[in-house]
Parts: sequence; C-alpha cells; structure tokens
Amino acid sequence: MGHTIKNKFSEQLQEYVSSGEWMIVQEDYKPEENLKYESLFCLTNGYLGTRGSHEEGTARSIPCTYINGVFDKSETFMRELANMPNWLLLRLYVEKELIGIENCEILSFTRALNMRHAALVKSVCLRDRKGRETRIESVRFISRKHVHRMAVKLYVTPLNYSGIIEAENIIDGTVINFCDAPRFKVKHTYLTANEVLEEKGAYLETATRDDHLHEGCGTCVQIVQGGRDVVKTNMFHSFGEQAVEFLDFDVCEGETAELTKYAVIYTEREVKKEALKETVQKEMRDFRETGFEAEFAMHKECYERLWQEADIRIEGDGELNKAVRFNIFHLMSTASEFDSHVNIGAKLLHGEEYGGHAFWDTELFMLPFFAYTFPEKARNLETYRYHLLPAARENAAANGYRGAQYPWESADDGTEQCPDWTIEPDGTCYRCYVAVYEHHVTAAVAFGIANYVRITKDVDFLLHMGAEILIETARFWMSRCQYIEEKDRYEIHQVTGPDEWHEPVDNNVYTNYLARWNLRYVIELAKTLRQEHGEAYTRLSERINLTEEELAAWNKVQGKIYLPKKEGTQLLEQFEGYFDLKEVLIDKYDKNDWPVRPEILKTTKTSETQIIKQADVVMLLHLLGEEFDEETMKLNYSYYEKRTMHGSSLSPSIYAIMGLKVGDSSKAYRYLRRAAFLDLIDLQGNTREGIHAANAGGVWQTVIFGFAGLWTDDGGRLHVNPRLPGEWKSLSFRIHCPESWLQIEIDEAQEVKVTVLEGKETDIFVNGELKKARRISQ
Ligand code: IFM
Repeated sequence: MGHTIKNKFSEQLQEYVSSGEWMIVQEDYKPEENLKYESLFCLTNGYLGTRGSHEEGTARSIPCTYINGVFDKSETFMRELANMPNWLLLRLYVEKELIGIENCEILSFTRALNMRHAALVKSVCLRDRKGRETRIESVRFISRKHVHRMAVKLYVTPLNYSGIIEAENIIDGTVINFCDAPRFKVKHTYLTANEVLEEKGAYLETATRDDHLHEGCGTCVQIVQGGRDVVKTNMFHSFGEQAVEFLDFDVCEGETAELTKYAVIYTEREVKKEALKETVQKEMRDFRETGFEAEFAMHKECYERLWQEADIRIEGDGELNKAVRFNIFHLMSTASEFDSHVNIGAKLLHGEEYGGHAFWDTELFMLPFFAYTFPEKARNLETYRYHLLPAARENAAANGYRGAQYPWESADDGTEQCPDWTIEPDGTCYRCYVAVYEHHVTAAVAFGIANYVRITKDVDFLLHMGAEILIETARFWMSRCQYIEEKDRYEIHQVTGPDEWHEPVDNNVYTNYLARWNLRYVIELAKTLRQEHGEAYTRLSERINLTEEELAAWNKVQGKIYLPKKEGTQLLEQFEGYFDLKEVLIDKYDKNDWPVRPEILKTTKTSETQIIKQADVVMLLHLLGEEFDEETMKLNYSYYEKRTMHGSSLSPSIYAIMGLKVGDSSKAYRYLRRAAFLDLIDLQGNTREGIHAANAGGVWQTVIFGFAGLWTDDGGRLHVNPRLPGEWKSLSFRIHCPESWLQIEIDEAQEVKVTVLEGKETDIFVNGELKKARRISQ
C-alpha cells in the first residue's frame, strides 16, 4: 500500500509523500465531491486554515481561508469567521486555454493528504482541447513553524508541445461566506488596498465590516527551470477586489518548470494596521530567502514532534488506524499553542457551519485529548473561557441569573452567538431555542476546568483563573435552582439537555447532576484552597465576594437537588416526565448495524416519544461515573442504548466508551469505526461544511478511555484497564501526566507496558494493581 501511493508521484515529489498509512488519497476527480474533499484536505496551523480547493479554482468550490479569531457579523445572523481573501489562486494558460481540471480531459489524477507532514500533494495529467498534454504535480503546505506563511509549488511539464505558458497569481478579495447558500450569503470584508507587494508580487488588504479589523495578504511567484529564473514578463494589475500578477515563461516539451507561490498573511490582531504591509513585505523577504524547501523542512520537523506526542498505533487494523490518525491530525493541527484568545469551532477551521463557534464540544469532547497530549494547548482553550468570564457574567445578569452563564455558541467576545432563527434549505424558518435552554454548556465549562486541573495539576491556572470560573458557574447554578416547598427539593426548570429532540424540559437529570457536581466541587475546592493556598484564596474570595455564608447556602441546596429516577430502581429518568412518553424502541438496524428511524416517527412527533438524539443520561455516566455503581451504569446504558438514534456525531463515541465500561463490548468497535470514518466517508452527508471536531475528540477518547481504559483518579493517579478488541494485535500511544511523559503499549493478551520517556518515574495502576513505570534504560 505504502509503496503504491509513492509510485503515483514522480521523484521530485517523494520528499512530500509518506507511506500509505499516513496518506488520505483521492483516486479520481468527481466535481460533486469537491466540497467534501475541501474539508478533508483543509490545512491548518493553529493560526489559520485553508480549505483544500484546487489552485486554479473550480465551479463547485467553497474556497475559504479562516484566521482563527477574525469574526464579523454584518447583515448575517451571528458573528462568524470571516472568509479571508483567497491567497491560493494560481492559473496557467497555454494560448489562452486554461490548464485546469475542469477545462481539460483528465488523463490521470491523484491527490493526497500527507498527514505525517501536513502537506497536500497532487499529480494530474491534462489534455486541452487542442490535444496539448501537460503534467502538473503540486505540493502545498501551511507552515507550522512560521504561522503566517503558506506556499504552493507546481511542477509543470508540457508532454507533447513547446511554447509559452502564462501564469496568473491571484489574491481574490471577492470571496464571501456561504457562497452557495442564497439565504446565508454574506460579504464580511471590504477592500482597503490592492497594489504591488514590493517591485513584484501582489498585495491585497481588506478589513472586516463591523470592526474594521485589517488583514494584509501578500503573494509572489517564482518560476525556475534547472535552477534558473525563467520569468520573461511580470506585470501587476489590480482588478477591483482581485490583485493579479501576470507572469509568462517559455516551456520545452518534456522539460519541467517549477512555479512556487509564496503567501503571507497578517492581521491587525498581530500588528498595527499602519505596519501591516511592511510586516507582510518583511515576512515575504524572509520567506523567499529561506525558500520553499527549507521552510517545508522546518514545518516537517514541527509535525514530526507533534506526532511524536499524539500518534496512536493500532497494529492489525491499518485502515482504522489511519482513520483515527485523520481525526487526530485535524484536531491537533487546528488548536493554537500561542493564542489563548481563540478556541476551536465545532467544524474546526475547515468549513462554514456554526461560524467557527466553540460549543460544549470543546470541554467535553476535545479537551481530554489536549490535556493528555498537548497540555499547553489545553491551557489556552481554558484561558479563553477566563478571558470571556466578564461576558459570561453579563450574560447571566441579562437573563436574570447570578454568576456566569457561558453562551451556547461562543466566538470572540463571549456574547451569545447562536442565532434565534434558522432557515432550512426549503425556506422554512423556525425559532431556534438551543441558546435559550441549553444551559448545560456552563456546567461543561466548569467540568472542563476541573478535568484539566485533575489531569495536568496546573495549580497556577486554578488559582489565577480556574477557581474564579468554577465559583461563578456555581453561582449561576444556585440561581437556576428553584425551591419547591411542597416537595422540599430544588429543581431546575426549562432546560434542554444534550438530547436536543426534547426541548425544553424540567429537571433534565444530566443538567441537575452537573449543577450539583459544580456546587459540591467548589465547596470542596474552597476548603482545599483555604488550607493549601490561604493567601491566594483570601484574595480571590474577597475580590469576588465569596463568603462562608454563601458556601453554606450552596451546601444546603446541593443536597436537595432533585435527580429524577424510576421509583424503587436505579433507572435515571432523562427528565421529569420522560417515562410517561410513548415508549418507542429502536428495533431495526441497517446494513451497517445503525439504528433505523422507527416507522412511528412518521406520524408521531419525536418529542412525544422516548426516542432521543444523542447520549444524555449516558453522557452523565461518562462524566460522573464515580457517582454510580456498576449495576446502575449497566441498567441505564442498556435502557438508553435502545432509545438513542445517534442523530448527532457527539453520540457514538460516548456509547462506545460506556459500553466497554459496563461490559457490553458488542457494539463498541462498530461505534468507533463509525466515528473514525464519519467524515472520511461523509456518513452524515455534511462533511462539506467542515470536520466534526467533537467527534474527532470522541474518537481519541474511545481509543484511550474506552479500549485502553485509561483514567486519572482524583488523586492524580493513572489507571489503565485495557479491553482491546479482537481485531487489534496491539495498541500504543503516549500521554503526559503531571510529572512525566509516558509511552503505553498494550498487546493482544491485554498485557500493559508503561515506559517513562521523560520526567519522573511514576506509579500506575494496571487493572487495579500498582506498577512502577520506569525509564527504558532500567
Ligand atoms: O454541540 C453540538 C450539539 O450537542 C449537537 N448539535 C451540534 C452541536 C455542535 O457540534
């Protein structure tokens, strides 16, 4: 396999191609698959992301470059990531014929994402209308070393002709968001400069329409043959919102010319607008001096390091291993190690859906991956929530609550960015209530912080940022709890739990448990901080007016929060009244063993039945497992499993993990496959809108928490209880625990070997038995 893919590319591209286990390959060109591949082949570096559009542009395309943190609303529904000018466009013409994938006959085609080194490679052979055949091979990367640099290199070989090739290096500022969705179309930027970059090259500057935040993009093209510059003419033109550089060069049959397009982007988030162009020019000079190959070598080194930390090896299940890598690749590429003012959108930086907004997806699905593999990125994700704490306080106050209420959808300023109205493609408008009722996101933020601190032992973060959030979210829950005198209990009314097909409800058991957990956690935390960090605790509690009386009041309430369940049993009731709904069970499964929508839902509203969208009670078991005994977990898992349609990509991974925990491994492996291949085979039909980020985090959790059975207890001790499926020969991965970096290997006999790669030797419990993890040398 590895051999085959390498053979698809000529010698000059071998440096950019890895063996098959690292390559996601597109074997043929089908225009109807363009949008999907644009998401699958999107490249990101923590700063920006560029979708995998073709360099020359195609009819069906959503060419997007998003810079994380650059949001704009204008006349659309919400602040969304603004589509930046398209830096990628590079067109070649022979006698006015565009040599492009859609203008020519395709004689051969291979495109592939090299996940190991984050490069997109392509090899095509095209025949134009006059019978001229041209081979174009290309490689593209977005530098991880210098995040403002991007480049594409084309190797162009005329196979049966000689002549002149004209090239257009374009920066296209006409791009809009949702270009193929008439009701959502919006232009987020306006032009502020369109000029030569510096003697040569193109420079386009735009600004966002609401905040007038400037972004400058510079590109230039170098054309060489046999190491010699072969550009004959070079001209710049500014065409409205397009900056275009024309170049031409002679080609001889059978000889390859190399065109390198260098691109640089900066925004006013990094430099003052007066200095934008100069900064872009300087970066471009440095970039060109470094050169494509040397920059790529540095970028490649960065990826070698990233994979050293994050790779998961599954022996015996190659295709699944590759799919797992695919999810890790996009997740780790998108997170930022240098910017704590940005988060990760539900579709990463890979597509338009959800406007780049962060959801509970970050804390509960993605964060565990980062906390164990890239703790500094995890800290940034949590610090983002701290920066937005003032907005969360305002949000709570505006809704009549106390403390801090985090928005269901969060962009750059912390205000609610979930639209009030949604328009379906058929034109139906409906009021969208998720932001009004899905209060559980606030519990997720609190849980994420506690979890991050438990895994990393980052006490500094806890003292300076985390504790304050936890206290303010506890205050929010206090103000959400309503005392019901006749029942002598506290209830939380009018919420939507994770299952969005029943909204709103009273006493969603997931929400109530997490509210109680938040209150209890802070009561305990206050005790610990008072004892161990007295001064810091006093400073904090004075600053935010936290008194002993307030804590005592919380203690009273938490003990009386209503947690619905079936009388006389341990069966949790998803919300008050759920058991009274029509009992509908999933009794048919499709050829992939996936639930078939019960017939009755054609005539009965889903909300009137017990059919649910996604893990809700089972999500609770996943998060707060230590609060339930084994029997309770089993009972609830099997009850809700029969009622869950997995209508959200956030569901299968949680069922896989919990299935394994309760001893029902029958479906876990299939759930994992579904999650791992979800975008690769476009299972939900919406991969064109971006990569399902929470699902990607869920894939990681399923392998590590599910099959390896890894967890950290409250004392910070690591446990591994493996349950590898029969399909696997072995599983190995690396994780950071507070004082060491470990390699964990599990074989098919479920034997575990733990090696300390760096840091202190550490204790680890394997199936409950204490073992010492040692360095390799001992
Ligand atoms: O956060 C999720 C939600 O749980 C289900 N719908 C999609 C959202 C974003 O991924």
